[in-house]
Amino acid sequence: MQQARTTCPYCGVGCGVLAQVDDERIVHVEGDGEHPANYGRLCVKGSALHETLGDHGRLTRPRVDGVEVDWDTALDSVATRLAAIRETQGAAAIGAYLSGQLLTEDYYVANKLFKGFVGTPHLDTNSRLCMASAVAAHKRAFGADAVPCCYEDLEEAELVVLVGSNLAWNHPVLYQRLKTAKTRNPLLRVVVIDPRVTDSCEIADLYLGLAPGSDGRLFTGLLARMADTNKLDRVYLDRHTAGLEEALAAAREEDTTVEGIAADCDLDPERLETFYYWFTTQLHVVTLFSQGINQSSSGTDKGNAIINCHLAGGKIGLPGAGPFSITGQPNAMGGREVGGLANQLAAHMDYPTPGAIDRVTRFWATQNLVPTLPDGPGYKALALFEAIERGEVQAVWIMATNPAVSMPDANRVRRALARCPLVIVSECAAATDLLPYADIVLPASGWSEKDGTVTNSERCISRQRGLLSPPGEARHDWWIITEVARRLGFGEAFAYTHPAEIFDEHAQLSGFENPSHTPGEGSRLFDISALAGLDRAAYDALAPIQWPVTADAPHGTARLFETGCFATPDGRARLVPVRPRGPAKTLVPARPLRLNTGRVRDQWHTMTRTGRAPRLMNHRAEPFIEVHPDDAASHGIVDQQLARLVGAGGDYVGRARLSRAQRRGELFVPMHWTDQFSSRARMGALLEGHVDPLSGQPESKHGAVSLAPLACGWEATLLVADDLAVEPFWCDEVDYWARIPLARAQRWQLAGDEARDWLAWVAQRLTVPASLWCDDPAQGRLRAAGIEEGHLRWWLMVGPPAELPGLAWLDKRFAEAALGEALSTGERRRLLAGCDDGAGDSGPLVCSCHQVGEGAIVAAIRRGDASVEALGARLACGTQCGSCIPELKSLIEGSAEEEGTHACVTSQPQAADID
Ligand SMILES: Nc1nc2c(c(=O)[nH]1)N[C@H]1C(S)=C(S)[C@@H](COP(=O)(O)OP(=O)(O)OC[C@H]3O[C@@H](n4cnc5c(=O)[nH]c(N)nc54)[C@H](O)[C@@H]3O)O[C@H]1N2
Ligand SMILES: Nc1nc2c(c(=O)[nH]1)N[C@H]1C(S)=C(S)[C@@H](COP(=O)(O)OP(=O)(O)OC[C@H]3O[C@@H](n4cnc5c(=O)[nH]c(N)nc54)[C@H](O)[C@@H]3O)O[C@H]1N2
Ligand code: SF4
Ligand SMILES: [Mo]
Repeated sequence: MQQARTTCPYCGVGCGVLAQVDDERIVHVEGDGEHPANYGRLCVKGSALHETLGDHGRLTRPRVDGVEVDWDTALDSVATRLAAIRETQGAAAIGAYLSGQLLTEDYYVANKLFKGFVGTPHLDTNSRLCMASAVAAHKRAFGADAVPCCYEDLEEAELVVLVGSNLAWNHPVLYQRLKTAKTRNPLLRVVVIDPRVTDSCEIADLYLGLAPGSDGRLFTGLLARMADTNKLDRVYLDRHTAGLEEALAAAREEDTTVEGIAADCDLDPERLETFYYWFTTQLHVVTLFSQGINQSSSGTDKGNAIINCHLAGGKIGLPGAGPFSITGQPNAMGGREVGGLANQLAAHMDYPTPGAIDRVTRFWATQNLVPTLPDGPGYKALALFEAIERGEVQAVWIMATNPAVSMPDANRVRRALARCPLVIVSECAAATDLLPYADIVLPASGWSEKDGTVTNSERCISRQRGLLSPPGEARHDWWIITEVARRLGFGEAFAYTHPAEIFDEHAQLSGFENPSHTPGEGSRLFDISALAGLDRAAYDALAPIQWPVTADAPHGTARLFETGCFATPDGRARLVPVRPRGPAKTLVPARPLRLNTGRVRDQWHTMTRTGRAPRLMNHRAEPFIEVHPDDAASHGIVDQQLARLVGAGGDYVGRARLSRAQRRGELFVPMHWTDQFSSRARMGALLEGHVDPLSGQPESKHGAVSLAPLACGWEATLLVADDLAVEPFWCDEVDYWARIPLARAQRWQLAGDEARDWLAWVAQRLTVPASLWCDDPAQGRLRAAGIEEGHLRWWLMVGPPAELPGLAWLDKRFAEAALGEALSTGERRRLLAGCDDGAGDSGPLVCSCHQVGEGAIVAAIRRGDASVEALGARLACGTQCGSCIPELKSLIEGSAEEEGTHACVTSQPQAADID
């Protein structure tokens, strides 16, 4: 058994992970106590990393036109086809679409190949959907895309404002750090600004449930307020900034009374006043912002409206103070460093940066090769797919992202890909919604297999380490790109044999003709030149370090702009005039509800990894629609009923979750479900492609949809042993399905209208006839099981909606069957009763770490365990990563009022062969 250090591949917190490796398997992971991001903590996704590994479900062989081939053939095909298109249509007919989940080294070579040597400007990344507005706001304000803060600032602040961020679910370890800091410093206040009451509100001293998209107004109002109450830091403004007057004038174009602003934001004026008072009177304020700000058609302006307030109060460049754009993906920041956005060139140089094209050309040139850099920016993500649709871009190479799901107007993206002559996809998972559109499929190595670096939200560069061999013929992304570059004739510029060499070149470029290290004198802030020249051993041992890392700051830099000198030509930060705008998509009678989309605690994006760990599936097992009870009632929808949303480009079916956390007139759906997991639950299909004019980032938070119940006469739950579930024929024969992987079986939730002879239907499709059943046709209920040689093979329950039990106990029966254990008579009875006598069936999962369900928690609360501590002592829930504590608290509060909803189905067997 070996222990190795690496970095978590999920969110931008960038936690250090200690992995126990035993004979080509990671058997256990825990937080790295020495990593400065997490000091030993991990969230539930991080601590389940080893459960998502294994060769099953992985891509293992390259494919060309649907045929498995060897690597030489696949790489030759990529090179020949790209060369042909470049030859006939020009370099600009080629595009690339990358991802913040690539390692810096992969990203660097891809950017160098496409922009430098293929010569196309059209290389963009999924960070366009994520960080582009924050990047643009940083550049306008600071002259560089640089995050001023570090994580310790959250702990040292007196006021932390979480705006458009559900930190508790999406950056859980940072949230835990903030929560601990709040316990240590009772004066530390937290404000949450979000139209939804989220789990992050657990630690909020003040919650502002504003109207969607009204943040710009809230922060321009704050700027005016700072001026009106004499809370501007005049000394700081005079010495270190420019643009105050213009920014203030713009802010004053609208009503600047608290009442006026509160009305526009749909807030209680007193609460708004409290927030303004706290912000204006505290120096040590951190405003942490995320997708509720960025994913907006005015996201850049909103970012600047926030930054303006920090500059105006001198609340920046100090411990515990600053605007803090938190990054989403593990390497969203690294991608920006190498120049992965279409408007960037390389190493924090953009096309308009004076001398940049010439400088990068000289740096990338070799003895016999001169790069052919484009002379201006390329298409941003949405424009790229539009160009593909028009036939202008004829080839696209997509790596480590799934635009068929995650782009707005995703059905249109699919249509564009379907008509694109050459689609190349580098991917780890064998089944995704994108792969059917690929002409060439390249199997990539994944986390735990690949070596390289990532940069987290606080500019900290950490090593991901290759601990296992990739399955089958999967190869590292940098290797694949390099091999294609060689075949295109650029070998001399891509002579890498290891990621360490790529990192070295990247570090050199960051310092190339960047001599002064003095922001304000035309130099680039992103400079890691002191990390150039690391040999293989030093690269392998590289400890986490925050950029800039230079001769002057060899141990890295925790906080930026401490001297008040910024990366603009005159060294002054800019306050930017902001005129607030609401969401681009107006609500119309046909689509009267505002659609908000985002994340759930235990899933990561399109679920290609987290969807493999059964314990991560249980927290939210099916696609859902969160809706205010009043809206549900007016649409004739009850809790847990299936409902349908229709947007401009498609529809979505999910289970209604009635919640007062939701504002009236607004809905929330998760972004995670794909065609691999449900019939119609891709939120990307509902949204139109409105973008921010400056950053090109789409408005993924503010769609417009209609809501209606899904008409269905029956609902069914079908559990099928893994080896029987190979071909899910039933998907084409029902109106709704959702697949929920369990440990040893697949659970299917099905719904439809058409009556059927269930026993015949299942027997025919699964080849194992029903051995047990009980039937109540009058009630439309049925329970049945297929048993072979005493082993459970499938289990079916048909019933009216909203009678669905938790099914962990049944999964155990499949596991036992896989071990050859026969069913006892008692177990056969329970199969028909549809429940485990309450003992093992604890309902939907709340604590993923210790696998504790809602039913068990509610039962314990009723027995008197009415505090988080008491529940922890009895059931262990909430004692590991702590992410479920807000849910535990709401169950404690809720159980006082409500009776439990997860009692087992009680009707008795009517006809059954129990023994
Ligand atoms: N569990 C989990 N964690 C993740 C990820 C994941 O897939 N799963 N993905 C990672 C990635 S890539 C990213 S980018 C981050 C994203 O992290 P977050 O930005 O925290 O995630 P979201 O859930 O997309 O959106 C955050 C909040 O914005 C709110 N919001 C919507 N509209 C508005 C508005 O007009 N104003 C304000 N103030 N708020 C609004 C939503 O209600 C939501 O609660 O998460 C990262 N972490
Ligand atoms: N409506 C709406 N849409 C959104 C959002 C939202 O909040 N609402 N959020 C947006 C945001 S912030 C983001 S970041 C995106 C995320 O959306 P995507 O990037 O499309 O989602 P992922 O599932 O992370 O896609 C990554 C893919 O790469 C594969 N992969 C993983 N590791 C590797 C690797 O090392 N190499 C290769 N070649 N492949 C790999 C995975 O299996 C997976 O298929 O979605 C965006 N879309
Ligand atoms: S907080 Fe983010 S980086 Fe840390 S373990 Fe969780 S998902 Fe991984
Ligand atoms: Mo993201």
